[in-house]
Amino acid sequence: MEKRDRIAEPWGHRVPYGAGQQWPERVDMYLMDGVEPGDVQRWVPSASVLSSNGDAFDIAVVDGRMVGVRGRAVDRVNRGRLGPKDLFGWQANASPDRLTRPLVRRDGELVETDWDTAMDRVARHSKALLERHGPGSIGFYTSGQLFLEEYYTLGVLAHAGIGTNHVDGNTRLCTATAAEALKESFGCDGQPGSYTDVDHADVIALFGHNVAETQSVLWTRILDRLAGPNPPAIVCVDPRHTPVAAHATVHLTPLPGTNVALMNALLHEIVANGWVDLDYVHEHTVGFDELRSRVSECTPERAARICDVDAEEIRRAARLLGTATRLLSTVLQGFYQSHQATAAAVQVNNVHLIRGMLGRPGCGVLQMNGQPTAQNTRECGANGDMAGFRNWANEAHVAELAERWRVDPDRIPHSGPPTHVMKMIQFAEQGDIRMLWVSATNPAVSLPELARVRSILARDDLFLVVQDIFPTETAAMADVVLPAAAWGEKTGAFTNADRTVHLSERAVDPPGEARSDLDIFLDYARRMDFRDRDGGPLIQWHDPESAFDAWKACSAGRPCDYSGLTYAKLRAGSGIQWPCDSAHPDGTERLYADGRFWSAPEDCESYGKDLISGKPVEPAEYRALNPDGRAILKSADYVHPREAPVAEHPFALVTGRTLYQFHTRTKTARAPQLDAAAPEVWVEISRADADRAEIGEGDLVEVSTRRGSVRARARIGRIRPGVLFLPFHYGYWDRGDGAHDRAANELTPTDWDPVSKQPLFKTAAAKLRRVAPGTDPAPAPTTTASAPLDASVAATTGGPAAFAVEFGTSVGGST
Ligand SMILES: Nc1nc2c(c(=O)[nH]1)N[C@H]1C(S)=C(S)[C@@H](COP(=O)(O)OP(=O)(O)OC[C@H]3O[C@@H](n4cnc5c(=O)[nH]c(N)nc54)[C@H](O)[C@@H]3O)O[C@H]1N2
Ligand SMILES: Nc1nc2c(c(=O)[nH]1)N[C@H]1C(S)=C(S)[C@@H](COP(=O)(O)OP(=O)(O)OC[C@H]3O[C@@H](n4cnc5c(=O)[nH]c(N)nc54)[C@H](O)[C@@H]3O)O[C@H]1N2
Ligand SMILES: [Mo]
Repeated sequence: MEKRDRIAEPWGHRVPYGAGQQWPERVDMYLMDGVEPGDVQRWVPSASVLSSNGDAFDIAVVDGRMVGVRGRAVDRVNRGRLGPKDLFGWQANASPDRLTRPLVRRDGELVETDWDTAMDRVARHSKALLERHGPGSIGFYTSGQLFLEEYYTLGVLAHAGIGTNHVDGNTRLCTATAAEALKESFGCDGQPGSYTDVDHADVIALFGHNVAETQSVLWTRILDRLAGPNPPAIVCVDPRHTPVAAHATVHLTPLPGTNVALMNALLHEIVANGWVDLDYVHEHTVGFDELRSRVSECTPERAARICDVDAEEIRRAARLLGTATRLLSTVLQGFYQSHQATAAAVQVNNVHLIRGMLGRPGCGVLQMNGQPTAQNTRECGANGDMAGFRNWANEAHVAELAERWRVDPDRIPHSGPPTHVMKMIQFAEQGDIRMLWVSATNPAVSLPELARVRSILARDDLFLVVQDIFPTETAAMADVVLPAAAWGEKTGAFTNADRTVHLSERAVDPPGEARSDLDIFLDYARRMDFRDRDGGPLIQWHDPESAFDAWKACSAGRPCDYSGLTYAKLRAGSGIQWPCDSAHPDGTERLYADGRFWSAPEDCESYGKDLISGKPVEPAEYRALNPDGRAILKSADYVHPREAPVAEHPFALVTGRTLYQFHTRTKTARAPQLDAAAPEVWVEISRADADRAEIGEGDLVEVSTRRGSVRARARIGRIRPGVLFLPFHYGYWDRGDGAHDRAANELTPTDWDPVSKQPLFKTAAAKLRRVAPGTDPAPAPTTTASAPLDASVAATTGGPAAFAVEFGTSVGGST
């Protein structure tokens, strides 16, 4: 047992292991000052809600209060390890400024009220709108951070109760491209790979994924492999010098927005060198000839010009990908939120398909999720898709759902694609959407082009309902605010990025009158009196477990089959990967091990889209292309971004994350250790660009795009020249000065990938100006991608307040 400052050492100590071995256990624990393990009265099982990794841990409870957390050694995901956000983030639950009573707007002010008054107002408004303007006047915008039971309930009430097609999640900003790339290549959403692929891979390639900071426990697994015998080679594709890049065998730093050009060159090399598994291609795929001809001209030299990277480096990366015997790839926001998002992400799938690298240990694609429960938003249809990965364009799938919900198929809107959130905002701007119910997301900070978003959310003719645990920038604009119970105060299941399902149990009571999101949705359904075709209640469940059972039935026979799972089974120790049914009672480690896909015309979730225009493929066209349900090799040409650096705006601005903060910081700013490690916004600038503009470390600078300006302290680091990076975490709730000069999204464009509709948070042209000299270094962590070049900057540490325990082996005792 040893104590470590886990702010200073985010990944903890190494437990080296070799290829093919099981990742050894290491149990991490943090207890509040003054609490000893012996004081803990209950350990309540849960998992992380501050990233998609699904780190399993138990919450320590003393006298009805949370006092700490301890990683669960038996769990397949983390084998006991926790990251800094897991160790310290839970403290936010007890923050004194939690929402504890419903609020309604009266005479322009939000005032406290009781639940009956607040919910009655929401229900009465909904009914009036339904009568006067129909279901299309109501929209729901939810999250990737609620529980499965909550999404399923919301999806059913919105689709079959209200009958609106305006249902989306913030997953649109997050993993819409993951879902779309999987649909394009495999016919259906569903992560092929598994985290255990890290244990076997000889090459691990990360495409636009700073895993070290964003799934820090998954990176710990990779670090332990790197420290062991026969370590994997690492390929990193990122314009910043991330901790991943620091360990990379090859680090490619393409100009933001040029991922497709780079991917096509990598594919070109793989094909040209004959590193293709032709048997696999012929047996299991369609589209190879087209792919081959499309990449035939895409030489490394051509990509080198577009991406501004060295052609030889591209060749080195291609050789690693092309000669790996067990290749694991991960993809995240550097692709999903960048120009040609889906087209680029699909090319990673193509690398695996043409190399036959799927369904075997070490051979996996992780089209990563970001949020803890984004997978469930998609499965349950709370992102607008049809529940159970059903195809809205397939009448038989809609009929199946209608049967399950005992409604007429016409009750479920399916005449066109679901409305994505950027369209919903536009409909609200036009006055067509008149009520928007926002749950567990903070669009006033997280959507692009905030000045516009603010003006729309503040419209008088928009009835805005906000369901949150804290007063947020968005809640401040609401007509009704509903106080929710947080994670740890309610029970529910959720699924991480490698399909592992965990149950998170209620450890403590919610504060004041706060209610679980499930109870709020159920209450609404009752007040709206939604009925099925027989006159019975549309929603027949009443608590988390009965909601889970309803979802199990809905998922049965589909790729995301939960029918073999029960709460009891999820309480037995480790999380379990779906599909889990009677044939696979212990879950399924990898999808497509048998080379069969959910892509037959009658099974697929989508017929796909054109990768450039986003135009949907017609069913007949799809049937002709892929009658036998193979994987689809879909290729795309590189096209120029709409907004690229030019004379007046010479920099490529990218936005993203730092290890210690989560999103709009409603939780991490309320956890002292995390807040202190990255307390204020900064901007990363290369040495060359800083010198040219005469900017020094810590100077106050202004970054501007055509949308707005942000002021931040300059961090001079190892980002590639020509690129600026802003963390997007810093909104304005804690400022109180009304200035809108801190959130990265003041700068981002109203623009999205035509295929997945994911906004382009990572493609904008910006200019930079020095405003004032600094007295201190920028408030950016030194342990991460924002590490300074100036060696005299004090290292980021947490001190005694951040000491956590690490046990080499499993701790005794039960949960
Ligand atoms: N600490 C922390 N962890 C988190 C979160 C958090 O807020 N904080 N959020 C969670 C969520 S919801 C998500 S979605 C994930 C996101 O996890 P990541 O995708 O890993 O995080 P980002 O910082 O958004 O972007 C990753 C990298 O993309 C690079 N990039 C930008 N533009 C391009 C480009 O055009 N091409 C390439 N190749 N790379 C580019 C950036 O330099 C950046 O380092 O993190 C999850 N985990
Ligand atoms: N510029 C830029 N913008 C981005 C990104 C980027 O990289 N750059 N990334 C995008 C991505 S990937 C994401 S995922 C989004 C994230 O953007 P948001 O979803 O807006 O971020 P959060 O701060 O996580 O908001 C979640 C809200 O839910 C509340 N909450 C937490 N738990 C509960 C609960 O149990 N019930 C209820 N009702 N509320 C709860 C929190 O207090 C918080 O207000 O941002 C996107 N925006
Ligand atoms: Mo995300």
